[in-house]
Amino acid sequence: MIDTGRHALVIGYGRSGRAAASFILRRGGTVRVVDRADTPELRAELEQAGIAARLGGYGTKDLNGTDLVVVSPGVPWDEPLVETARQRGIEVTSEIDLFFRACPARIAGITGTNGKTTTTALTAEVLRAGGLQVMRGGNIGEPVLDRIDQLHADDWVVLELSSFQLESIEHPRLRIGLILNVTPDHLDRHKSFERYLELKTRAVAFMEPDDHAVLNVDDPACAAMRSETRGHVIEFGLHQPISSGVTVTDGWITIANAAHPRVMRTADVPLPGEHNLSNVMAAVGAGLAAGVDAREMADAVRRFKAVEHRLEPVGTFNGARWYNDSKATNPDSTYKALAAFREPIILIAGGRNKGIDLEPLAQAIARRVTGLVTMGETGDELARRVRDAGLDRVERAADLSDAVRKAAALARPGSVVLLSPAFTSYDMFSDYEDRGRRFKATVLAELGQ
Ligand code: UMA
Repeated sequence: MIDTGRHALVIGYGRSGRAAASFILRRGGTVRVVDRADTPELRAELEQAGIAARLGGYGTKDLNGTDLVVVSPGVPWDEPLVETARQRGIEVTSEIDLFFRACPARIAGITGTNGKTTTTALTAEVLRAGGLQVMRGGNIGEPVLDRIDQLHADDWVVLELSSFQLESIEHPRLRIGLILNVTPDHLDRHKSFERYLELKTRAVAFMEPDDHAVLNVDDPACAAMRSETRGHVIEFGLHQPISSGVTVTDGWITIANAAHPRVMRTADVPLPGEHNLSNVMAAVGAGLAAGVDAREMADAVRRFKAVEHRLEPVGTFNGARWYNDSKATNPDSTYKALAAFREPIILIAGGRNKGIDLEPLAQAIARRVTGLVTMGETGDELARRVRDAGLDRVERAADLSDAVRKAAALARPGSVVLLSPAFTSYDMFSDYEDRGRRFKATVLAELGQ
C-alpha cells in the first residue's frame, strides 16, 4: 500500500486530487501534480503546499521517477498517459481506490444515474438517527481519503459513488450497496450503455453473503442485478410487488413482511416527486440493513431538507415558485423534475451534450411544459426540436441573465420556473454547482426586491 518512499504522480488537482496528495504526503510518500489547467490560483495553492507540479498539460515524460499514478475522477481511466503508465508497470490508482484499500470502517455506497446525492445525504441521516457513527462523502463533493484517520472499525462511511469512481476501485466491496436506477449517461466517457451498466453493477458484485444489496425493482436494469450479487437483497419499489424490502401500502412506506411494517406516511416525506419517495425508500432499505429502528428512520426523513441544486427552492417571485435543479445533467433527471410538479412549468434547459439523442427530451418537454427557455451549446437544437414537437412558447437565451429574464416574462402567478438543464454545465460554467449558485444569485438579483 502507501508507505514511505512511494513517488506518486497525481493527475488533476481538484477536490479528489488534493485529498489524495495530502494522504500520500502524510504517509511519507512524495507527490508531483500534473493538471491540464494552469491558473494563478492553482499555482499559488500548489506552491503554498510545497508540491511540485506541471500545469497546463501533461505527457509521458511526467511518468519518469513515478511508481504510483493517482487519477482524478474527471480524468478518463483510459487516458493515454494512464495507459502508458500501465504499460510501464506503474501502479495506477485513485483517491477512492486508496480509500477502499485502507478504510477500517464499514462502507455503505450509493450509486445510480439519478438521486445519488439526495439518497446519500438521506442515508447518512437515517444511519445517524440509529445512533451510528457516520462519515459521509464521495461524489457528493466531500473527499474521504484525507479524513481516513478519523475512522474506527465500528463506524459507517456513507459514500456517493459515480461510475467514474466505481471504474477506478479495484475491489469495491460494500457492506450495504444501493443502486437507485440506471439509464443512459456519461456515454461520451464510457462509450456504451453496457459498459456504464457494468460499472454500476460493481457496487453489488463484490459483496459477501452478509452484505446487503438494496435494489430498485421498479427499474429493470437494477432488478436484474439480483443475480449479480452474493449479498442479501433488499428490494424497494412503488410499482412492483415486493417480497422482501420496502414498499408503499395505503399511503405508508412499509417494510414487507415485517411484524410492524409501517415506517411513515408518504405525505410526510418533505421532498417533492415520486423519484424522491423512491430515494427515501432506498435510504430506509439501507437503515433496515444497518439495523436502524423504523421510528428513528422516520424522524430522520421528516427532518431532512432538500440538497442544494436538487429541486432546491429558490423563492417565490410575482407568484411563481422558482427551483434550482442544476444537478439535472441528463434528460432522465429532468424528466423526474418535470414529473414532480402539477403546476404549469416554465423550464430553463440546455448545456453540453454527452452523446444523448435530443428527440425524446424535446418530445417530453413539449408535452409537459408551458414555456421553454434554452441556453448553452444545445440551446439552438433543443429550441428547434421542441418547437417542431408542437410547443410555441420557446425562447433562446444568450446567457444566464437573459434566461432568467425570459423565464420571468413567460411565468404567471401559480407557475413553477425550473432550471433543470438536462445537460452538463461545462459549456458555460465550471460545474453544475457553479451553474446552480449563479442561477440562484441571478434570480435574486433580477427578481428579489
Ligand atoms: N483535469 C485534468 N484532466 C482532465 C480532467 C480534469 O487535468 O482530463 C483537472 C482539472 O483541470 C481540475 C481537476 O482535474 O483541476 C478536477 O478533477 P475532477 O474533474 O476529477 O474533479 P474533482 O474536483 O476532483 O471532483 C471529483 C468529482 N468530479 C468528477 O467526477 C468530474 C466530483 O464529482 C466529486 O464530488 C469529487 O471528486 C470528490 O469525490 C462531481 C461530478 O460532477 C460532483 N461528478 C459526476 C456526476 O455526478 O455526474 C460524476
